[in-house]
Amino acid sequence: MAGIKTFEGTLTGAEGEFAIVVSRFNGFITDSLLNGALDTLHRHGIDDGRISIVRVPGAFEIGPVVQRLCQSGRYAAVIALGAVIRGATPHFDYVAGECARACGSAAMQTGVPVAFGVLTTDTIEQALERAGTKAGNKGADAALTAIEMVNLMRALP
Ligand code: INI
Repeated sequence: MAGIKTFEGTLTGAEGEFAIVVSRFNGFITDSLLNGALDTLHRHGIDDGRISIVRVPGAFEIGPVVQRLCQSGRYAAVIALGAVIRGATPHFDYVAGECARACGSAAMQTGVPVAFGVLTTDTIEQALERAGTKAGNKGADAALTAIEMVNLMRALP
């Protein structure tokens, strides 16, 4: 392995501002995702002065706002948080699919890391499990990913 260069983002010391885009639909779940994301950012040394929160109606609206924030050049990373639950909607696939596609597209177009903390589950129970109960908190995971990606992008040639 001698001579091989390996690049990996650290989880400390991320510079710059972080934006969180969070949808109000299924707010009892997205509030927990937001709390998890904020807790992780704080515990990694990112204070409130470097965090912006943007609230949107539903997951379908997350993508255009993420794109706008990425294009602004102001943010080191954007964290998308939402909850799309299949049982609650016949257009699950459209809402979830478009949200994921648009977030990925914004990251690809701008080079700004976008962390995808949008739950897509079959049931409310599965969403609750991923919002701070037995399967962790995907908002916290997304914040950690954002920190790592900021540092990785900075480290890459
Ligand atoms: N938005 C969500 O974030 N989650 C859902 O589960 C959901 N359901 O069930 O329909 C949902 N719909 C609203 C959608 O995101 C848009 O806000 C709406 O279609 C207006 O554009």
